[in-house]
Amino acid sequence: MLIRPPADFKDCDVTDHGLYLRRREFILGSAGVGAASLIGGSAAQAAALKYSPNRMAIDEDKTPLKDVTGYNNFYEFGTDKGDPALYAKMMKTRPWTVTVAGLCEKTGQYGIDDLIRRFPLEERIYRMRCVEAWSMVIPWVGFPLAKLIKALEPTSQAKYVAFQTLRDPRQMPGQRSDILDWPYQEALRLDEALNPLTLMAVGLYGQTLPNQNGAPIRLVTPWKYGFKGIKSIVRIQFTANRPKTSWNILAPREYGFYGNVNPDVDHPRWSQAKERRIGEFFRRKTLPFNGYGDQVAGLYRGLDARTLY
Ligand SMILES: Nc1nc2c(c(=O)[nH]1)N[C@H]1C(S)=C(S)[C@@H](COP(=O)(O)O)O[C@H]1N2
Ligand SMILES: [Mo]
Repeated sequence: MLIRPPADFKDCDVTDHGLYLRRREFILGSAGVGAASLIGGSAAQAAALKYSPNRMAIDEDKTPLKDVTGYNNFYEFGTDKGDPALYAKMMKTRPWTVTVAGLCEKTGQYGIDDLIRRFPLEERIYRMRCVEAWSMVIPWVGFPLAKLIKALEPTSQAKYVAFQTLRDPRQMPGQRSDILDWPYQEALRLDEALNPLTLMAVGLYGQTLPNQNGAPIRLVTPWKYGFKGIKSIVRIQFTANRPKTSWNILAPREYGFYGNVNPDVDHPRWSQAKERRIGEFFRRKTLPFNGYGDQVAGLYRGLDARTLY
């Protein structure tokens, strides 16, 4: 697949967590089981995937592929939106092992292709809302995380599931700088992880996932800010206590554990009321839970909105 250079979004309204980070650096001085046809290597070799037509479609235009693959956050490859498209090619995605640990019966090491083959792939067209106030609509291909979790048989003590991204500064030049506490880590409450919306994505636009979007496997939680959607996962661990998460460690007042999209709770440095849909000129209103409240609001009854963020 051809990866074009990033589009130039001259948009002063879009805030950027990178700006703050760069300032900080400066201050510090420094379709059926077995249907998937997946090949390793770079995004340039992306292969067509087979998946079922069962869609959770939304009635909004999909963001063009060139933007989905050219305007990214993947700080392991740099903090500019175009960096992942340029540098994520350096990441080798085969062989790839996912380690499953903690409070479950089926701990162990799983080869990525064996793992993916166990679950039928579906297309899910979801909104994605970054905490930086831009958004996209992305046609993911993947399988519900709930199916994987059930197969791993968590014990009754398991209350959370934690994920880690690959840590390898030779392949991920961004990890040579300490902007985040590597490896990137994220986590969900077990009931959030089991929600039918929660997806493990292995592709988009019908092709294997490009490296810059988190190949070979990444999390997608469309009612949460994009930072919860951890890319290039190598470890899944079931825990009893709430795991630490990367953005929350860095700036707990700015990035809550839940990270649920909420137009009424501003980020301390910008409003979350509106968003720029990439490719559109006028900003649109941000929806509570990114428009997925019907499916997920019940998970948070009794928690106050501030803790939700
Ligand atoms: N490992 C890792 N995962 C990550 C990030 C990252 O920097 N590293 N960025 C997050 C953020 S802030 C967003 S908005 C989404 C962006 O996903 P996309 O580039 O596929 O649109 O990935 C998330 N997952
Ligand atoms: Mo983000």
